Parts: sequence; C-alpha cells; structure tokens
Amino acid sequence: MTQSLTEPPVRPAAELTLTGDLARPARLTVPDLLAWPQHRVRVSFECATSGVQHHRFEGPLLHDVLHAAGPVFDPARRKDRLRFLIAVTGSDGHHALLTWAEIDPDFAHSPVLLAVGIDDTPLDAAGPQLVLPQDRCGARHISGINAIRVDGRYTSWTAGGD
Ligand SMILES: Nc1nc2c(c(=O)[nH]1)N[C@H]1C(S)=C(S)[C@@H](COP(=O)(O)O)O[C@H]1N2
Ligand SMILES: [Mo]
Repeated sequence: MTQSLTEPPVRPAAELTLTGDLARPARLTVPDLLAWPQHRVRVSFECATSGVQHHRFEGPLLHDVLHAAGPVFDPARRKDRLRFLIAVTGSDGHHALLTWAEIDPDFAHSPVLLAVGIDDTPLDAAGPQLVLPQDRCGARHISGINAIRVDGRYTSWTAGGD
C-alpha cells in the first residue's frame, strides 16, 4: 500500500536588508551571518507582561556585521560616528533605535548580538534576533528582524546648523 507523504511546509529563508548610509548595503540570511565570529551569551530580561525570561543566544556581534557594510563616517574621526543611529525592525513592525556609539568599541562597546540561534534552535526561518545583554527590559530583543537601517543624517537639529 502506498502511503501519501505529507511534505513539510517550505518556509523561505528569512532575509534581512541592511540599508541607509552604507557603502555596501546588503541582504543577509541567517546562514550568511555565520560568516562572522560567533559569540554565545546567557541573557535574563524582564518583560512587563510575562515576567523574567532566560535565554541562550549565539550569533555575530551587530558591530561586526554593520562595520562590514561600510558605514559612511570618517573612520579617523571618532566624533563623526556620534551622529549615526541604527534602526532595527522586526517583520511584525516592532522596532527600536540604537546609537552607533552604543556598540562602538571606542564608546560604550555593548556586546549586542544579531542572534542566529536561541536556546539551541536555529533562527533560519524566523530571522535573526537582537540581543542586548545590558538591557534589564526585554523590549529591545527584537525577534524576526527583517530590516536594519543605519542613518547618519543627524548632523544637527538647530536651524541651519551643521
Ligand atoms: N518582533 C518582536 N520582537 C519582540 C517583541 C515584539 O513584540 N515583536 N516584544 C519584545 C518584548 S516586549 C519582550 S519582553 C521580548 C520577549 O521575549 P520572549 O518571547 O523570549 O519572552 O521580546 C521582545 N521582542
Ligand atoms: Mo516585554
């Protein structure tokens, strides 16, 4: 007797777009993110609605991935990096901003990861997750990231200033 085989649903690999003020904008899948050195971290964060959560994450440093995309600041002038923002968006529209200085080794040097795995489960189909071990609250641990925009246009908010 022939058994009918049920094909598992094919989920296309999630893709993340890196755009903005970058010399080398890119589209990256989770397997692409394995090209950078991988870091592992245990994180606890508190959610206002579901309490304290514990997870293990692994993946490259956000700084390593964004640095490879060539942010268009003057590398010789540290001050030039201070006007750069990083906007991270999940496929459900949840989003948050970081500043470049948060992840820059010359400034706060926060070990922010772009996780490719959570609790030993690969994130290939869901998309990478932002991991901020320094955050007490879980809200910036954005899952299913589909876009990161690096924006250096904030030269000044004063009228006519530069
Ligand atoms: N894409 C996306 N990521 C998200 C959220 C969200 O609504 N959408 N909620 C955040 C909040 S408020 C918390 S506390 C954590 C919860 O992570 P958990 O599901 O592992 O508990 O996910 C964060 N990441
Ligand atoms: Mo939360």
